[in-house]
Amino acid sequence: MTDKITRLNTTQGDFESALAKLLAWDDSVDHQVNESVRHILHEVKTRGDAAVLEFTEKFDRLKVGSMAELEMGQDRLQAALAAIPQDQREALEKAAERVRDYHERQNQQSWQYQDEDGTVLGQKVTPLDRAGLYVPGGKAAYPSSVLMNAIPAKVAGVGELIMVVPTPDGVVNDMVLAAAAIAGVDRVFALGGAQAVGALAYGTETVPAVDKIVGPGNIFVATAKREVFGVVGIDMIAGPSEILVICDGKTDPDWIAMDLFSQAEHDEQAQSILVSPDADFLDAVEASINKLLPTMEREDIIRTSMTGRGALIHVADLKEAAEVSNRIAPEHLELSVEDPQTMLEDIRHAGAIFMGRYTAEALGDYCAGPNHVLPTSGTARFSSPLGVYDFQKRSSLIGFTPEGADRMGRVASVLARGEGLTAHARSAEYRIKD
Ligand code: HSO
Ligand code: ZN
Repeated sequence: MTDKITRLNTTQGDFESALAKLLAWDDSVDHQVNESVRHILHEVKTRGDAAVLEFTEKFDRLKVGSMAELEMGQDRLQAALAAIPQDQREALEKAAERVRDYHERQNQQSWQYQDEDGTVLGQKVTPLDRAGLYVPGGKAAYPSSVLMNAIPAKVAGVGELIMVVPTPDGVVNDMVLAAAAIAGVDRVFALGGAQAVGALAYGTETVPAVDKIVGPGNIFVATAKREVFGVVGIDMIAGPSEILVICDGKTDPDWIAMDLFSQAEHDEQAQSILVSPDADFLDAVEASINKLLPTMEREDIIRTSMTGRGALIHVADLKEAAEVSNRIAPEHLELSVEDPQTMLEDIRHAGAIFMGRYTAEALGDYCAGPNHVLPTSGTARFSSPLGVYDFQKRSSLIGFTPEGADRMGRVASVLARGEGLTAHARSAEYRIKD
């Protein structure tokens, strides 16, 4: 490796600023991108299908006579499922089963209770009527992400799940369509970019408007999602992948190097960090990195990511390792230590926590069961993995008895008059017994 991977030590005087510099990444959106996304959204909103067809021809070089031709029906999805190799089909089915089992445990229940006046209070859980799933085309088309986004929506009971996936030059990824078939996606359109987000948000003659749009995408898609937020719900806007490994120094250094690579290979901006109290172990992992890197298919991406945003951090002990990790709040955290359960007590912020030497983060990306759509860029401080609850909403329930209306009416009346809102006060007072 020509450029060396960054080494930090919590004892160095400038550790704080060095860490801040390491974590910073440029997420600013170019003015040009904003402008062009706004234009596309406006056109789709006002001209519907006609605009979507024009942008699809322009950006995906795909010319069709009508929107109906861009819909891939259930037969097309089943054909994709039949076309992929048997081992891929089985692996997708196994992964889907485990993801479904895990997410079924997240299903929220409606509840009600009565207070001392017999007044009913509660919460009613309702799935979204319609959700839209964006799936990127090209190199970032991950069938695993189709499962991770679609299955929680179906488990939540979403009425209709509509997927969009660009097919530049008409090229379709059968494994993505097969995953859609397995996950039970209802309708699929060969659409991408800001125009697909606009179609889902506003609806067109052919594409129904959805209530929430989820799924990853490039800068145009992310900007479009931010722009339509409010008209529809959106999931989080994901930053580059991250992994932080805490290791006590007793795991095979090759395993750790490869775990770091597994996220580094996603993109040049991905961040892989190793934290250990054992300085010799950091040297050993660095040697493994240098040894293994030339053997990697995605060597260039991994090298750029590891040398640009990767780091090996030396800490005093595992307590301090947990503190550093909490400050970073990584998307993925591996606890490659003897007793991960004890260490877990010190961990406060992480999207997903992988416990023990045998738990490679990669298994979580595919088939462990939990979701792989996770908070990035430190947002694990306040947000959670994508789940069933992202496709459900809650309504409050309130049902007063005459006794309750009397007792609480008096309280409401005083507060309403205090606020100068006499219609509120009188509305409550009408129901008070005299
Ligand atoms: N690690 C990614 C998800 C993924 N990995 C998809 C492989 N395929 C999320 O950070
Ligand atoms: Zn991954």
